[in-house]
Amino acid sequence: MVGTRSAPLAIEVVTLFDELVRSNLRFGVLGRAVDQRLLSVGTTDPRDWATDVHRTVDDRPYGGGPGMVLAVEPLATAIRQAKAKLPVDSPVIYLSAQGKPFVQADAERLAALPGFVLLAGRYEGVDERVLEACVDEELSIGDYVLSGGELAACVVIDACARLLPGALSNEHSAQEESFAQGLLDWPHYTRPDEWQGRRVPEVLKSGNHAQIARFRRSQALGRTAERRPDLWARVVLNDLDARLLEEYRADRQSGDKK
Ligand code: 9D3
Repeated sequence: MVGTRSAPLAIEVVTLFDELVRSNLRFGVLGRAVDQRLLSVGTTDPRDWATDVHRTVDDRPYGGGPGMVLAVEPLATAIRQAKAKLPVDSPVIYLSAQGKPFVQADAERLAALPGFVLLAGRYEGVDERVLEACVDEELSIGDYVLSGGELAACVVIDACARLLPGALSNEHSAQEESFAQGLLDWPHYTRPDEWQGRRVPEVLKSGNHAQIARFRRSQALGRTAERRPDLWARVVLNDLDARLLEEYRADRQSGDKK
């Protein structure tokens, strides 16, 4: 085993839609991580800290324009309450399209913390003074427009949870996952051997494990080069990799697919 931790990773999500976050925790790796007490996720709803009868959390933007803004109160109180449920010094992370891109290195960094708060925004955004006073870090999950931060919170929680020691089965260790190595995955096949005239690559049935490893590496390199120039720019090729990439390109040239 890679290591253990003495306490669950404790995450508190500040959200107006707690069920959106909670529902995700019931399934698969995440569900097991919660059951095994590797991970604990709580939610704090700013509405519960509103002081008016309508439980108002938003207001119109100064300067005009469409939509509403999450007001400083009760949001700031909700963030303080969320922090109070976590280990001391747990950082507050605001999920927004304006944040720094969330990448695997961030998942690794956050998964190693005792805990953190995820602030999921709604409406047009959050009053800037909350960000200044209460937020340590701002993260985006990619360049597309979401309706709020809850799905992004689920993405961050999922990416962190699978890194917790014991969350994955042994044969499926997070360490060997190809993203951790900066390469895309290779293609996978299972039975049947032939489907609609499409055959499983012969090498995968050869039992020659060295050849299989070379085929997979070749595929991972070739796909990364073709599909992800951003990742490819960081790949350092040794002599074998360079040859495997040439093999991939030669195979493609001879018209295998697409
Ligand atoms: C269309 C509305 N916008 C332009 C004026 C701004 C806007 C406000 C609120 C855009 C997105 C959102 C809600 N998005 C998130 O809360 C969010 C998000 C995202 O939209 N993309 C990538 N990562 C994230 S993390 C949180």
